Amino acid sequence: MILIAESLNIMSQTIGPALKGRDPKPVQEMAKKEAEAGADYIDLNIGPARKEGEAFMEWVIKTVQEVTDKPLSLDTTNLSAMEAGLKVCRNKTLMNSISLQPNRMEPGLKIARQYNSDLIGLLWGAEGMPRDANERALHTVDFLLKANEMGIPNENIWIDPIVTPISVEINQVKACVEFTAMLAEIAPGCKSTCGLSNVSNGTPANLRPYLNRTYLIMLMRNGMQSAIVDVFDTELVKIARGEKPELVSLVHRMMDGEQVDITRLSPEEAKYARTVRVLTGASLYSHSWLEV
Ligand code: THG
Repeated sequence: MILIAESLNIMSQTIGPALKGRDPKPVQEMAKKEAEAGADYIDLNIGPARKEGEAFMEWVIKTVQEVTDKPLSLDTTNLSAMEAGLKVCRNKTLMNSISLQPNRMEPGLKIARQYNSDLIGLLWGAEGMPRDANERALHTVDFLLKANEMGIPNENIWIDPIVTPISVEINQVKACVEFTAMLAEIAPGCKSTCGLSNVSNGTPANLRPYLNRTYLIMLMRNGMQSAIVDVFDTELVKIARGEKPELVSLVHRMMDGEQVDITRLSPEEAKYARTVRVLTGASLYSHSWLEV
């Protein structure tokens, strides 16, 4: 599992002000900590960056490259900031991301080819969010047709099915898992990735890790190859590295329909079992799902 560290993010309460204020020290400290925690890639999320996006992206990249050689994921919807970033990256790059929106897909793909960059194909279509697994599959086929036609091979493309918060829509949470299982057949050679922490957005902060970790196990089982994650969650990193086989087995058995007696599990395992139940839709999500 390829882990992309999510914390260098303009929206963040902690690091956002340093990014906006072009304060290099905290940004470099964060990048170093992410690398030490096990990040394979570092995501640099500068948001839409409407004002001076090019200079901003260049600054963030140069600042981070002074302290780490990890490959970078350039996270912005501003294509000229993206291009400016690709010019100054030393290592291989990941464009995060190119959606299927008309007027955005082609220019994005053109830049990806020009700079020979890997790219995330975000399954956001002309009508916005895909409604189910099948619509995700259709978007994937459309995206790959266009990319291949422009000379970009599947091997450079990481498909992102778009993870949505469980507090918003359980059917979308399920559709993502379902679609992930279909991907190898539809898109041979492609990689896959997702914004894992999206699933727990809007849920109590101390409980978010259970949703993130359990969902990661479910997605990995269906073939998810990478994820944008909180690498400071050490349990999550262990799961990604295959160091939690018993927990993984519990989640798999529940995914296969085994009726697990939660009262016979350890308190920690019971939390994961309850979380599987809400992520599969077997029980309804509420902010107190771990207690019911
Ligand atoms: N797909 C792709 N890229 C993405 C996403 C995706 N990039 C952005 C996002 N989604 C993934 N990154 C994050 C980063 C932070 C959080 C969630 C997803 C997050 N942060 C905490 C919060 O907002 O409460 C803490 C922030 C803070 O430090 O204050 O949840 O889906 N391709």
